[in-house]
Amino acid sequence: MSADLSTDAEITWCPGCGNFGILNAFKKVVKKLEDKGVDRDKLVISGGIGCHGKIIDYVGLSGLYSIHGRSMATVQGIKLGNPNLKVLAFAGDGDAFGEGIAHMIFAAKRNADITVVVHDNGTYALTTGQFSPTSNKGFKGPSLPQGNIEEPLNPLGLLLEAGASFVARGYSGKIDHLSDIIVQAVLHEGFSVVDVLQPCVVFNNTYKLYNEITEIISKPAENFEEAVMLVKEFRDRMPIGVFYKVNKPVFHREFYGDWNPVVDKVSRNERLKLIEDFV
Ligand SMILES: Cc1ncc(C[n+]2csc(CCOP(=O)(O)OP(=O)(O)O)c2C)c(N)n1
Ligand code: SF4
Repeated sequence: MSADLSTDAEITWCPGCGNFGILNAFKKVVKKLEDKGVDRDKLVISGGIGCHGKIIDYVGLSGLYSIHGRSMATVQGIKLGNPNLKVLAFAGDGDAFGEGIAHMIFAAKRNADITVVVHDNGTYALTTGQFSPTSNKGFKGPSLPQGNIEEPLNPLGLLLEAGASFVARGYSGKIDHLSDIIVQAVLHEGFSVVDVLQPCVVFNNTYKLYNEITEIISKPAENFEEAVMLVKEFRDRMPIGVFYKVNKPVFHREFYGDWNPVVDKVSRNERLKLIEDFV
């Protein structure tokens, strides 16, 4: 792994794409985590399919591509295989809130100790601009030349209701702020989601809008009800920051108890004995 986390892969994102902001923020995240004692070899990442997923190739960390909407499931499996790791799933809004929405909801419900970073550009960009669950009403693209007739989903409201224990929103144009949020998300034990407002300069160029309406909040909501109100506020201003953070029982601890599959490895003979006893 190179010290600056760069790789040999050629970056093929369009110049100006908001994905660059997320990539730069994430490289800062890894360094900040190292300063806090989390080694980079303890971080494992996975991405979905779409423009966003290429981040896996551009960061020199252990990781793999998942299929559509499945990066959240992949990292849950990795976490159960080795609970000593910190795992992050990168997903597009099509991935996370369309194709993989069930994985999001149930990961939040069981409070799986994973971090999901959603590159939310309000479109299926790689497949040339179809509308996605977070496309605004009126959004036009090649598949919807007359404009989207549906209201957008409010994904953070949905995930709060599902049981998410850490809910945040960032903006790829505010890199330092975004990296601070992702660091907090990774350090949080339990399901954490960071919905990142990410302009797509080709199919949904939202830089002007987000530069005008995003507003950093100073602290999380005092309670669940206030958090629900905060994440729904997006008419005149779009709050960004950590909205909600609460400690709750975490899936792998509830499931394994004191047992750790890495430390307390079962030998082959012990496994055979267990099967024999069972049969
Ligand atoms: C099984 C399957 N379904 C659908 C597609 C087409 N496809 C490729 S990427 C993508 C979604 C991309 O949208 P998003 O997750 O928002 O990512 P973005 O490209 O915007 O980063 C889709 C539907 C595919 N290649 N294979
Ligand atoms: S199509 Fe949009 S999301 Fe994809 S690389 Fe280009 S600007 Fe970025």
